[in-house]
Amino acid sequence: MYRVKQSLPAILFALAISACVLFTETSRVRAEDVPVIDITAKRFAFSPDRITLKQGQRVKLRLHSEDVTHGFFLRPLKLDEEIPAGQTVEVTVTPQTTGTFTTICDHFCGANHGNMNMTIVVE
Ligand SMILES: [Cu+2]
Repeated sequence: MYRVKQSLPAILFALAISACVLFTETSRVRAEDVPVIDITAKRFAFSPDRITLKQGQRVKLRLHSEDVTHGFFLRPLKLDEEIPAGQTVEVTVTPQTTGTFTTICDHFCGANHGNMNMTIVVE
């Protein structure tokens, strides 16, 4: 009996560590579960120029600029990102409204900047 009492703190400690490991593992798996969509910005287009998302489903957009700094703006989805020249930025979005939306580059990037956009469909 005395021995069990002595080892109780050690057992609790081991349980606590196990719980932490399990919790960390679960979080890591959940983070990886979010689908990733790669979008490349390059004067004066986005590629792909059309993606389809599901209402209520969380996705990660990985935005990459191949040349100069671009913008990625879509008010209904609360997207307002700047993609610095040659860099990649990530934004997570959970679309709440269905429809067909046009994302524009809102960072001046050259002569044909005004026509730089892409379509995001939420269904
Ligand atoms: Cu632009």
